[in-house]
Amino acid sequence: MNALLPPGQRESDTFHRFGQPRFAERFPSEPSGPSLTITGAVSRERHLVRALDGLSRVEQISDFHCVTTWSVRGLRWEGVRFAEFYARVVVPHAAPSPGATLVALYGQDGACTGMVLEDLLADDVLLADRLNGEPLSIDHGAPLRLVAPAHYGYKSVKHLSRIEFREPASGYRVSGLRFMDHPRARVVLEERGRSLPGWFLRFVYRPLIRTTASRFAKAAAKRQEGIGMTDGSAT
Ligand SMILES: Nc1nc2c(c(=O)[nH]1)N[C@H]1C(S)=C(S)[C@@H](COP(=O)(O)O)O[C@H]1N2
Ligand SMILES: [Mo]
Repeated sequence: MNALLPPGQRESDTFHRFGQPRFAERFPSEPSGPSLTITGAVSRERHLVRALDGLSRVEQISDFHCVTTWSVRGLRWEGVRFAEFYARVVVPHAAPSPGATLVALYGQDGACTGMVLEDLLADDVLLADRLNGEPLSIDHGAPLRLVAPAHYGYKSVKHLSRIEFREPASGYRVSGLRFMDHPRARVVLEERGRSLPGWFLRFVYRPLIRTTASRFAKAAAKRQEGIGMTDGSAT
């Protein structure tokens, strides 16, 4: 863990359920099956039902940095390194084309972004299914999420359902406005968004934290209530 936070970040005691406002009321349709689909520039598309089965598991403590400037320290994630999944599952079973160095990531709630393959293969990037000693909650991305601590939170796609390999020239779809998604979003370089400087976006985003966190928390509480009323059968 770093003693200092990256530029422009402030420590938060709460790990907010968070994202672009339109995802606040969306939840995964399959919250308990860690299944993944591999598509795009591959020789064989694959649908894996228990995507992490048989792979070496790791535990990692890392800080988490949202682009809107809040950071939480010391989260203990468990799962499988993306690099392990890539080498042991993607390459042998889906055979991506050598030029497919861009990866689009899709969540069950409709969120999507992309990462450079090289960034995904870093040692600290995980496909995580547990957090702080417990199975990942719906709030934090069940059944499976990406965790890429060196990149802003929006790259750590929750409820991950599809991984699509692409040629870099083809680009990728983003959930929100394009300027809000930096292709790499490295926290140390303050790559908060495209075109606008990172330090400037600090001041644009900071005022939105409170209302966004509260909208996400309210939606989660309402979902809980709904489950209570229908005896667990609600989605
Ligand atoms: N599927 C999905 N993934 C997502 C989001 C989202 O709304 N939906 N929000 C992103 C943003 S902006 C952040 S900061 C983190 C928040 O993770 P948390 O809700 O577990 O705290 O998830 C990221 N991944
Ligand atoms: Mo975020």
